[in-house]
Amino acid sequence: MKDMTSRPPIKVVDGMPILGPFAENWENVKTFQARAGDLVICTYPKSGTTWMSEIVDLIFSGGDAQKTQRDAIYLRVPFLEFAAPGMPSGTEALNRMESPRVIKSHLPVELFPETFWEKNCKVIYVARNAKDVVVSYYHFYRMAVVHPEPGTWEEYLDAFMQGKVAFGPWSSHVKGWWEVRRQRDVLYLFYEDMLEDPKREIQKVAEFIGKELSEEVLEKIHQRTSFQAMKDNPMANYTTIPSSVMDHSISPFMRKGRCGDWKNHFTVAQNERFDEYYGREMSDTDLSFRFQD
Ligand code: A3P
Ligand code: EST
Repeated sequence: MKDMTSRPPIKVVDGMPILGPFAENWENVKTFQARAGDLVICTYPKSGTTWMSEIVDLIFSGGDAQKTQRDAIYLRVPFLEFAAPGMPSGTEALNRMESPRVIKSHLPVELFPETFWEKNCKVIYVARNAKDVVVSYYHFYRMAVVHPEPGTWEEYLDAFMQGKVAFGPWSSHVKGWWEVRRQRDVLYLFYEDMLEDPKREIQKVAEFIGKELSEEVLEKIHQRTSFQAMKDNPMANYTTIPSSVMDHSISPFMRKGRCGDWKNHFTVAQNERFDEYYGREMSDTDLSFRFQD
């Protein structure tokens, strides 16, 4: 099992680089049938997916933490594209799941299955600044053997700027979803805003999905979804995955949970190169990010 899942090469499906084992289930993702009422949490990797998943599950549970402790986050909010040998795929788990379903996806908007729009499903998109994303992604590659070896930080940064990492380029992902947000039922949020004022952002999510939260429930959700609370929660922090698959001693899944950690990784030269890449990629959009708090 370990040999089958350890450091498999990235594959390309419909022009998008994807984790090797995920490519095997791609047909089932493309033909997936959404149901009315499905809610999708969509992100580029390392942008706050787990955080938003926990928030949404708590909103659906009325802030009752006992309900959200029923299972690990990846079972409560199945990952559409997920596939691994010997485990139920994301599509299988979702087909078996009762409604209302909350679904996680990392798909760029152009590959997002049409079925979700046909069924008028809502999407919450969370975006995070590219410098913190690439740092977080580098450490995730190091700790989770479903990824290829990341190489050195310098090499990984290059691969990221070339879009040669799982789920492809960051820039077209965030811009693509930004462009459709007004035509579709998409709530577009930022990780940095969630850090700045978590209660305000939780409230936006609740309004978007049509749930009213009392001040008491809002406060409970806020506390349960703080970085420290989630880091200490085995049902949110991925420590229930075997360490041969995700090794938290290399880098914990709940790593820093801050804005601006990139400054501890980028050299001055790397930052200059990244700013050039960023300027090129982001000159054609009004989408803007905060890189420090
Ligand atoms: P860092 O590696 O920068 O710490 P995803 O869930 O999309 O994979 O994103 C993981 C990133 O979100 C990690 O970033 C993780 O620490 C951070 N994160 C998870 N829960 C969080 C929370 N409650 N508050 C702040 N950051 C959180
Ligand atoms: C892949 C990308 C991502 O952004 C988050 C996660 C979390 C769940 C991970 C999965 C992934 C990669 C494959 C696994 C899975 C948990 C078990 C599985 O082997 C590591």
